[in-house]
Amino acid sequence: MQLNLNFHPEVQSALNENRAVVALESTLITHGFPAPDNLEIARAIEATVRRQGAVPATIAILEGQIYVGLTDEQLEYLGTASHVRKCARRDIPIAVARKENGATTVAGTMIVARCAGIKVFATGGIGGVHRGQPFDESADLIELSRTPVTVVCAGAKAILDLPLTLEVLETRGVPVLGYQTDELPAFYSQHSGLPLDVRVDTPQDVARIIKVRESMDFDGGMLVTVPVPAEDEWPAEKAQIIIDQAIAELVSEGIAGKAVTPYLLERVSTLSGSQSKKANIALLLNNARVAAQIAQALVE
Ligand code: PSU
Ligand code: MN
Repeated sequence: MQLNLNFHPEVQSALNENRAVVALESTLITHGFPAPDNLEIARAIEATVRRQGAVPATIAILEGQIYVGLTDEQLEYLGTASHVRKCARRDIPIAVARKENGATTVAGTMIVARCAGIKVFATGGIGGVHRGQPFDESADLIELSRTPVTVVCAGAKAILDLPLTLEVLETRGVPVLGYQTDELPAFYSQHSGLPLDVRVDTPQDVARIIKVRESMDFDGGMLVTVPVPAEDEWPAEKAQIIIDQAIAELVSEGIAGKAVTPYLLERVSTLSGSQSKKANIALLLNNARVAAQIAQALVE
């Protein structure tokens, strides 16, 4: 793929000098959290990456230009813009051709990160297979099977069918590593009860696996799944009741396609008050920290 990229100078020099860089997505800024929380959260994620000595590269499309790393003014512009296209693979050329603003999902961010030469990417949760709708499979899963970027996340979002999501990742050849855990984290909560067969305990463990995959020229990415910190967890039993209610509302409203995930995230957050938000922010910052450590281990 040949993308015309606009690098933030700080990201450009870090890449030139082989220093640690972490890619960050922008859909969570435009479709994941309401304003003004979204901006505050985006800035906190970037600050967390910096505290670990790595450079954050938030990826987004502004008026048709693809950016790798945003200035604070650009972040603010995106966080307050009213029409932003949610961009997975199929959407990127459309947003560019029409000079639109576009927020990259996990899939879209992986594509740009790969072109930019960024190997590690931090997010909250990836998309997956939706509950009761096994044909609604996020483009994130397909991108993970073809684009070599390591995605650090807290598992797939709890609004999804986690067992089916794991099955699809297995079929598509995507390694799922548990970071200091033996089971798949369930986004808001630490436990899904679904065992993983690869556990890693340090950033160096992950870096070694990335390097071997590179040396073998494997296509496809990898998932590093990190449990939300215990003190900020929203226990699965409680989350489940609210998620079930949000899904019932989704079905009765007839919402479909790319609007499903933003709708469910918004409903869960409204119905649960501060609980889901607290867990969501905590896991985002924690993932940013771990991703920065992995990026650092890769360049050491
Ligand atoms: N996780 C969050 N908030 C989000 C998303 C994930 O906590 O906003 C976004 C990511 O960008 C992810 C996308 O790639 O939702 C998945 O959307 P879909 O299910 O339509 O593929
Ligand atoms: Mn979907």
